Amino acid sequence: MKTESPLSVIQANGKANGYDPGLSKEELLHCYRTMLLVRAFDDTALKLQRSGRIGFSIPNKGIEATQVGAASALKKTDWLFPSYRDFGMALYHGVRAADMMNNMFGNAADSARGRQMPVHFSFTDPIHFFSISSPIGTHLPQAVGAAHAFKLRGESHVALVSFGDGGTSSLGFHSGMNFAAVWKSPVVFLCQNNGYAISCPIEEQTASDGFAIKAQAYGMPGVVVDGNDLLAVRKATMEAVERARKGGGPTLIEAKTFRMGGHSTSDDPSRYVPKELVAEWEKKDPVQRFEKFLQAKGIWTEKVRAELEASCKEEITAAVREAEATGQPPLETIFSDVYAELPPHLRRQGTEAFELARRKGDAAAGDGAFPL
Ligand SMILES: Cc1ncc(C[n+]2csc(CCOP(=O)(O)OP(=O)(O)O)c2C)c(N)n1
Repeated sequence: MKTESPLSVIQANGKANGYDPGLSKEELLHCYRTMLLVRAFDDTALKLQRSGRIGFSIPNKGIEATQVGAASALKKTDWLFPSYRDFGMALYHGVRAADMMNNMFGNAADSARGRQMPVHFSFTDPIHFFSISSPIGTHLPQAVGAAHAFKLRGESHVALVSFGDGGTSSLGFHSGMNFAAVWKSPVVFLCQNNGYAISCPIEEQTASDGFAIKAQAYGMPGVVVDGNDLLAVRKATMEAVERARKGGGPTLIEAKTFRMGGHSTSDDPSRYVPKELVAEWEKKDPVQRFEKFLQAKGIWTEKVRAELEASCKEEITAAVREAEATGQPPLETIFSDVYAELPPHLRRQGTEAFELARRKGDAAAGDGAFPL
């Protein structure tokens, strides 16, 4: 069985194919600026990593429209179970770039107090942005569990879980999709098919005709959408969110997009991504696609882009200054937020470790190299 061609909204002339996203000029410009902010964050994070000031980052270039289009379909009371490559979802909902930068530096203001890897954000305000899981696919059952809880409690929240094409080969994908479909959990599964799982191309990830088709076996709707078309992603996600909120159960959305950079700052994609493929996707840039739409509506010019880019750069520079000026978490915070009451053996070990650190001082800082 063949998957239908991807849902697309923004046409080559910038017109929206009869779809009205229902967003004001300010809201449309917020979507646009968020994509530019993700790019500014990416550029700065790469420089910080290359100069040894942070250990690691994850590039988002090419998939900004999927992130922002999907995030724009959620209310602040909904819950996000993101992948590590979803900077735009947090920024869209008003998470401060500085709070994300605090995590990149693992400083004392980091919500995980420096105990997580960089890009492993977690926020409860202004939206529930669930702590990122490093093991691929483990957050799908977590999202389904949360959604099931919303249903049992009679709450109208929806959980959106975002994962890559590689995530569909995990056990969490199967157990999460199956449970959600059987129990009609209010959850939206967003598969970001960005071509590769590190160096593994989609042809080696699945023998199916894409990923959305897998929804049929579980008994839920599956939709394929052009992931570089912000409005198409918004439309598909809004429909899925509405169905979930009304008790209609889950949907699997496959957003077809392309990762225009390395898997992480430790990766060299030129060793496995053909140049021709990159050139092909460069022509489908999601930011330019949305600019065409804004231009057709009379709210975009080169000047608008230049001004917004400058303000994004300023925001990210300020975020770095704030994060770098914040000190490292003191060793004594190692057990904070972990236990309601610290077990006696850890209290004893902690006392010994803190005393040792007081006598011997801190270990020397690393050279910034990251082992992954
Ligand atoms: C269970 C597990 N296996 C392997 C890894 C190593 N790993 C980290 S990211 C990644 C690729 C995931 O690709 P995909 O799900 O397509 O997401 P993308 O990075 O493309 O956004 C792998 C294999 C891991 N983190 N967890």
